[in-house]
Amino acid sequence: MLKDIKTINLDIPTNYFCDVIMTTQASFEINVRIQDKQGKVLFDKTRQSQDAQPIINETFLSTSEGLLLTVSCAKSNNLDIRSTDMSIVTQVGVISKSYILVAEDSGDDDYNDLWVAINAWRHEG
Ligand SMILES: [Ca+2]
Repeated sequence: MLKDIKTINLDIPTNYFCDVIMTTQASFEINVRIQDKQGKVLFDKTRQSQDAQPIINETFLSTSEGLLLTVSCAKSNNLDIRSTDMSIVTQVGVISKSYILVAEDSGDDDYNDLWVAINAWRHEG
């Protein structure tokens, strides 16, 4: 069976409040997992729907620096992920860090098969 897995390192500090918004418009099942450096799973959702609603929204606290995001699609052999990130930095460092990912799991290049937004911020001064 085909299985394509992609990983992205998330540069999020420890003990930041993290909000993950995820949806799919895909015929394949897509899994998104976020783990800390010790391998503790902080987010783990599988979705398979062509309807963008209902959207998954979950929160957690980052329990280490350098979280690892893994996207896997068991039935795709060509998972094409595009991503960007954004930071708000002040004199005391990174206050807010965001990532947006889209994925194409086959060949029609609509890039709406997966949409994920991760927003993390320093919730304690
Ligand atoms: Ca597609």
